[in-house]
Amino acid sequence: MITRRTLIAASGGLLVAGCDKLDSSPAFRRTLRLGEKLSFRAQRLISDRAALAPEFRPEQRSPIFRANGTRLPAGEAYAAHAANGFADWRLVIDGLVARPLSMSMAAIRSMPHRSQITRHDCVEGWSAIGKWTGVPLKLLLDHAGVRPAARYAVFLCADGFGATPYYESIDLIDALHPQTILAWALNDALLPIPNGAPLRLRVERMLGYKHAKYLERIELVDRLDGLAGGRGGYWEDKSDYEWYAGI
Ligand SMILES: Nc1nc2c(c(=O)[nH]1)N[C@H]1C(S)=C(S)[C@@H](COP(=O)(O)O)O[C@H]1N2
Ligand SMILES: [Mo]
Repeated sequence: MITRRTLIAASGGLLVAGCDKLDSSPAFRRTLRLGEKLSFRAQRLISDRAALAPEFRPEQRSPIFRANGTRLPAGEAYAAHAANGFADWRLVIDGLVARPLSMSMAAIRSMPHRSQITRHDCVEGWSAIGKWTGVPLKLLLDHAGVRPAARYAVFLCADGFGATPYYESIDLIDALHPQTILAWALNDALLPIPNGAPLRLRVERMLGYKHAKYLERIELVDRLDGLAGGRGGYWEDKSDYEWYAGI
């Protein structure tokens, strides 16, 4: 991590401008240029958080978009939802919001949506390109009114392994990113069950495990250490996967 202290050290601790003698010394000018480069890199480290993930052409899509992790949530409740086309499925948004929401899939699908053809990268060593369509998370969060104390969005899923529910979390920079959507379609068809029906997160600057499927609830919180294992996600708790999984 490049801090302000590193930058000052790189420019020799000399942040005073306008000294002719120093200014004309080649060594000093080199040091200054180094400082410039470093501050550019430091800036990139911050502004990169807003950069867009690459998007692809339709013909670049993978012939099959494979499924990973849960392919069918266990239990009668999910089976009943699937049997009636998720007509009674609700997405709840609560926690540190001004107006908690509970929305049907019909309401979510009638909101403005975005489509993006992106590459999914799983840490298990496979990638796939697919077209995702869904509502920008920012629109929903604006509806709910994020309270100033909120720092993270937590995604709670209908599946789990044994007794441990799958969950994930991202900070508000990623939550409000223009390519962060709640997808209800894959490759122009309603989201298949193996890929997270009826609703899953797409957070395109992040590795696969952050893309929570089978979304039931999004909770806005100010800290993550009180939830489940305290590391902000199912795999983070279980296998030490990094919480910030930016790519
Ligand atoms: N609820 C839930 N979300 C999940 C998982 C899961 O098992 N349960 N697996 C994760 C992993 S590791 C990956 S790579 C992607 C896989 O998405 P896909 O099934 O559409 O390929 O979903 C992620 N989101
Ligand atoms: Mo994954």
